[in-house]
Amino acid sequence: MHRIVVGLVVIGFALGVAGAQSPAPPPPLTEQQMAEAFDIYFDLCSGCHGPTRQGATGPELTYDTLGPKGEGFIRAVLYSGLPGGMPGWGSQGVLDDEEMALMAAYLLNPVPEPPLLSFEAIHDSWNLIRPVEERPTEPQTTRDWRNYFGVILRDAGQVAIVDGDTYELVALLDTGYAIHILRSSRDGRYYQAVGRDGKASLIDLWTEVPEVVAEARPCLDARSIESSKMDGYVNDYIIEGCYWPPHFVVMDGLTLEPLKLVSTVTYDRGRGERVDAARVAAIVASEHSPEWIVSIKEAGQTWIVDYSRLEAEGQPLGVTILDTELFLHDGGWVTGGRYFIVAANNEDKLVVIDTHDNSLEAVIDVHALPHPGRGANWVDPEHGPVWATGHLGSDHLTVVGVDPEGHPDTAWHVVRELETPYTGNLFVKTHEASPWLIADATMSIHPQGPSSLCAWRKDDLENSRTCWQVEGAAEQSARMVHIEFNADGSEFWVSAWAPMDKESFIVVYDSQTLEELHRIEDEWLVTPTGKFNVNNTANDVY
Ligand code: DHE
Repeated sequence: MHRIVVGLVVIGFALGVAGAQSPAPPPPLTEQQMAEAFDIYFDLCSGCHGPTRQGATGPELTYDTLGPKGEGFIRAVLYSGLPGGMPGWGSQGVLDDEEMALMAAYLLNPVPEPPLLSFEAIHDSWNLIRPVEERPTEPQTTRDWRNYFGVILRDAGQVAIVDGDTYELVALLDTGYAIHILRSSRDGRYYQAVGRDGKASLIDLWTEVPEVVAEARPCLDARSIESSKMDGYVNDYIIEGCYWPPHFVVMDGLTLEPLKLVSTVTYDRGRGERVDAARVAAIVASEHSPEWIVSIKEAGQTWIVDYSRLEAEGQPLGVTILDTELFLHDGGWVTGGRYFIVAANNEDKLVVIDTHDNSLEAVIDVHALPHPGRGANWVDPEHGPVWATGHLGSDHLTVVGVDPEGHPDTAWHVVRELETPYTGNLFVKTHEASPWLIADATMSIHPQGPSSLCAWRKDDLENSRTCWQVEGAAEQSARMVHIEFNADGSEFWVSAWAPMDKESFIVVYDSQTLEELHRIEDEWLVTPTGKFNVNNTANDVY
């Protein structure tokens, strides 16, 4: 009954029924309640709605926007979620009734000022666990470390290193809170991990059992990390981009010693309003120049950061600023490493950056809320080299032409739209050794969406869609999320991401037949999300 009433309130709002009364004043909260709600907000909401609740992927959450709708409406949305990505925190059992009431009241109160972080405090957070001279000079393991998978165990704040040949757990390492992603150094030896709490961890894979060799906390809230990848600079530097405070920090690539802090407070595309909460989203490293391509989300800018002069006394980082599109989020390289495509997700656009001449190459209109992860590259039989993204807000995958020299007519145009059975896709992936393009539907609000996967044959995209329910996933309330191939592309792994009190697992599929080959199931496998194969992450295979 409760569910039905809540559902009706949500539908009522969607139809514009709610919100006719004049807004009630913000409900009073004690200091302790504000602090508790601040932590929940930071944990569950700020990623989409912004640290100052100004809105980004999700809408603005302030008294101005929510006051007219009232507490009942907010609680209903918190319970049921909304199509297009807002999770149902209540229906998923993440928030209980008391917490939803607290959050509804909190969101009607004035936005508290989030704390800042000085360079000194960042430097104080630095912890060098194993100095470089005490590290091995060659791999100490007989395992094929290039086929390791680093598996994010989100709510355990850990990374599991799993042997991709034997499926054995090689190491379980403590990292940042609500750990988000891993990236690999270009030589594959190190993983860089970033937690939502901003903690960076450097993981050495050459010791017999992989270990965390350095840590630092350059941000209070973060999603992205990357290393220097150009020849001559490999492992020299690591950059971490912050969601909060609005800055990025460059660290030493082998020790994580913080070296340079750069504020990202800027103006909306250089001419609009000043953006105080300009967050750093996707960062990629060029292999042909000493540069990182840094997405400044709320400013609608792409910063190309040249790290080659960092060692010179008094020399700043060189930053080229491109005005691009608002709400840059995630993206990946087009094979070849010249073009970087990033989703301007709340603008329903893809932005293409040419990293040879550091310019905005194209902006492509697509369906609602593109969410590529790093996207997927392959050669289409008709259109040549293409790259694909899924969408959080639309039941499509979009395929765009990416070959301006060989296929100028279709370059940076949508060449195919593939229908998916559900909205709420998060990741797509392929590998040149597999005939298939794979997609999840993690954020679908359809009862069967999150436990399903779909695949399309790349040589017959229009006629070959095959979708299946993953056995046992729905029973564990698990959402299938994030596809990753092994080093030779013969298998792909997908996480069944269940709540803490249920059983998560990873399914290993044959990349030719889509047949299930193996399940990784064990006590240590707590809330697995992203998986990063060393070879594929180091070499940008996707
Ligand atoms: Fe992510 C990538 C931000 C929620 C799993 N995520 C990214 C990137 C950004 C981002 C900016 C690109 C980093 C890069 O390339 O440098 N993610 C955000 C959010 O703001 C958001 C929407 C909400 C939040 O509060 O964090 C969010 N992300 C999630 C999840 O809920 C996921 C599914 C599980 C989790 O971590 O809680 C999740 N995000 C991932 C993964 C990648 C990622 C696995 C890397 C994909 C890849 O293949 O590279």
